[in-house]
Amino acid sequence: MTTKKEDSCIRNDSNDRKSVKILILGDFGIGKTSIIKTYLELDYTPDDEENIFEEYRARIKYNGNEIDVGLYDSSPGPSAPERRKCYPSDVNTVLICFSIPHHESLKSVYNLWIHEVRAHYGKLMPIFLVGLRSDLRLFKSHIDGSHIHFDFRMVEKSEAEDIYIKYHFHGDYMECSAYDRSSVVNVINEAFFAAMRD
Ligand SMILES: Nc1nc2c(ncn2[C@@H]2O[C@H](COP(=O)(O)OP(=O)(O)OP(=O)(O)O)[C@@H](O)[C@H]2O)c(=O)[nH]1
Ligand SMILES: [Mg+2]
Repeated sequence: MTTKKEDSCIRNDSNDRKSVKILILGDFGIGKTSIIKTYLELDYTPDDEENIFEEYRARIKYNGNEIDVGLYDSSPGPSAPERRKCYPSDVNTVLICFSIPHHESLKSVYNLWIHEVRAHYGKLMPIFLVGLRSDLRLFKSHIDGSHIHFDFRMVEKSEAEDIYIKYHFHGDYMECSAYDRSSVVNVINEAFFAAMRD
């Protein structure tokens, strides 16, 4: 797999499905960049750039062809109007993410992100709901066993699935962890397959 980071708001007019673009959105600091870097096997370093959208490149073999895959990382940006001006136009699939230990980030999914994405890309765009930091579910049960207490409650799978059903997300509700790498490849692959089918 080759990787390359591109500037924000790059356009790609290819419509022949030799390339696809996947956009990853959600609140600040929930782990969006981490899943991209885990997928691309890049070392994690905190974001040092101001761009709202940045593109990373990968290649995936599909039915004997090499497909270029653009992974658009995002940051909520300084304001919603600024962000809305800059949405990439060539997106095939969107992953709306939240952090499993942060209920507020799930609220943003249904109060903000799903509406903004549908307003921008229309109702035919495949949009997945993805819970990030799933490793903390295990961490929680571990620390319960050793009497260390958390003062927060995880978003339960059933709560996320209710949102997924209510807002008509695409495919299945998915969870992954950049920390223990579980399901990251599966999440990106599901987005890729949806992009190839749309
Ligand atoms: N436990 C755990 N921590 C994670 C995981 N993914 C990211 N983090 C931590 O969450 C913090 C933020 O991760 P980022 O990937 O930079 O989050 P982001 O959504 O890209 O942040 P912004 O670009 O600022 O919006 C970092 O300190 C990571 O170490 C994960 O899967 N599990
Ligand atoms: Mg980031």
